[in-house]
Amino acid sequence: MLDLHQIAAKMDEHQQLGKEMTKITNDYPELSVEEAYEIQKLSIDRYLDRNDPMVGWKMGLTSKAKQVSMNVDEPIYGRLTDSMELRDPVLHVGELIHPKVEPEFAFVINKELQGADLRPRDVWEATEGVYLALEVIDSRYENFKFTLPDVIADNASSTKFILGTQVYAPSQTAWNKVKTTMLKNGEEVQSGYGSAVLDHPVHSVRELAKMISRENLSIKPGMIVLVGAVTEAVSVEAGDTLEVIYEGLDTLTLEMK
Ligand code: 0L1
Ligand code: MG
Repeated sequence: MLDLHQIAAKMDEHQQLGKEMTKITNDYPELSVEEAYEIQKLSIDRYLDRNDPMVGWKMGLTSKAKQVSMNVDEPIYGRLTDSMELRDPVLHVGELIHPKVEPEFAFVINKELQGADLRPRDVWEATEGVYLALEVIDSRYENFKFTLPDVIADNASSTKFILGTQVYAPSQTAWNKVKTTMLKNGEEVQSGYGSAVLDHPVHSVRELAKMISRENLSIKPGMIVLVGAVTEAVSVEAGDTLEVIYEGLDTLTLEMK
C-alpha cells in the first residue's frame, strides 16, 4: 500500500546521505503528480524538524526543450532549505551522487505573492533584487533517469545552490536578454539566454505562485526563487572548475573538491 510518509522518509534519507535509489514508480507506477508533491512536502518537513528552515523555492523544467523531453507542458517546483545554500563557491562532490551544475537567476521577494493571475508588474513590485546564481542538481535516482512524479517527489533534484555576491535592481537589465556562457576547466560547454526560462524569468515567478496556489501556498517575503536553468546542466567531478559568464554583469565560479 502507498504510504506517503514512509516514501518521504526514504527520500529524505537518500538526499541526506547522497545515496542512489530506484525510482518510486518502479514500485508504485500509478503515483500521481499530486501524491508526488505531497511526498516532496513531507520530506522537506523532515528538514524543517532538523532546524533547517525553508529559504525559498526553485522552478525546474522551465525550458521548452526540457518540457518536450519529459512530455510535460508545465514546469515543476521544489523547495530550498538553508542547508542547501553554499556559503562559499566550493562543492564537495564526494557527498553527492552525480551532480550537475546549471546557471540561473534568483529573485528575492519582499512582499507576499499569491494567486493564479499575477501580472509581471506584480512580481517586479515584490522583487527586492535579482542575483546571478548557480544550482547544483543531483537526482537521487539511478542514471539520473525518472518520470515526472519521481522527480517531483525528489524535490526537483535539488541539492545545492549559491547566489552571486552582487545584488541587482530588477530594472537593471532585461533578464531575458542576458547571455550566459558556461566554461568547464576553461572550455566553453554551454551558452544560452535568459529567455530560455519561460521566455522571461519573471514568468517563472508568476508560474510558481500559480502552481503553489493550488495548495493554498504563497511566496512569502524573504523567500528566494531560483527561476530555472538558462542552459543545459553540466556534469562535474572533483578537480573541475566551472565559470559562468553573465554578459555585461559578472562571472560566477564554482570549484569542485
Ligand atoms: O532545476 C532543474 O531544472 C531540474 C529539474 C528536474 C529535472 C532534472 O533533474 O533534470
Ligand atoms: Mg534548476
